[in-house]
Amino acid sequence: MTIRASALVVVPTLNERENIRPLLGRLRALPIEVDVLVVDDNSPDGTWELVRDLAREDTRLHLLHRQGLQGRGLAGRDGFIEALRMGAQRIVEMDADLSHDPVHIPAMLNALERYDVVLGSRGIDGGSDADRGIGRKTLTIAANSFTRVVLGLRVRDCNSGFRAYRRSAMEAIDPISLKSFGPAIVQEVLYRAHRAKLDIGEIPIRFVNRRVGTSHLTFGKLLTGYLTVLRLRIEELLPKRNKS
Ligand SMILES: Nc1nc2c(ncn2[C@@H]2O[C@H](COP(=O)(O)OP(=O)(O)OP(=O)(O)O)[C@@H](O)[C@H]2O)c(=O)[nH]1
Ligand SMILES: [Mg+2]
Repeated sequence: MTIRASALVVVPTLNERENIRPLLGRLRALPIEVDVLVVDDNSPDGTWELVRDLAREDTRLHLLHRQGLQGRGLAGRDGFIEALRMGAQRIVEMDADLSHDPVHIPAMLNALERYDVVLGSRGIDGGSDADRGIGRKTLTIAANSFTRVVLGLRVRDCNSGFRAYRRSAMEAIDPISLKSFGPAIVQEVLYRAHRAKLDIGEIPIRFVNRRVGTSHLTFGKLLTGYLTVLRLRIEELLPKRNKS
């Protein structure tokens, strides 16, 4: 797989058959050209088959069809590795469920002129998460505050899965060595960027609740997210083991 445009959008999917076509439509309606890499975990609803068929007509659409273990983290890791292998100079990651609107991508890519990593942010002026119920909003705020405090991050939206990276930033993050199996990869990647002293900026986005399909977030994954944040911090504080 090789890319034609100067930016590659990586989209992990698990059972997003009803969302992926409208998402691709919105990506194609952008004023800029982007390549798209869908990383599907052999979705039982046939998302990967739909993408495979659409890719026959769209040379800027690519499918990474993963077999074996599912996991948002592993899919993200493999998507980033593939993006580097494909030669992408700028990499965007976003969810497939239309919570992340591609309309924000041009501003995020522009901001990569100034920053190494750009977060699509609900937590700065102009950003919003207005569409969600109070329970889910509270969970997001709590998880975000926990991550900010434990990892010592200054950014306002640590849990956003809508981000843009310069190629050099992704190389510094070193996706091959990412460990998170599930959605905690979002915090792991941000912490790597922070530890690598990359410049991290934020662009406001309007986050919209998923309308179609089923959320993959479970209590277990939420708890794993908190434990991952703690582990990342503890690993940093422990003296490095001598390799010899
Ligand atoms: N390839 C792959 N993609 C996944 C997996 N789990 C989730 N995804 C995708 O990752 C993105 C985020 O997942 P969501 O279920 O929307 O999780 P969320 O956004 O944290 O939760 P909601 O806000 O409730 O939707 C979506 O595009 C999913 O299809 C997985 O195991 N493998
Ligand atoms: Mg979602």
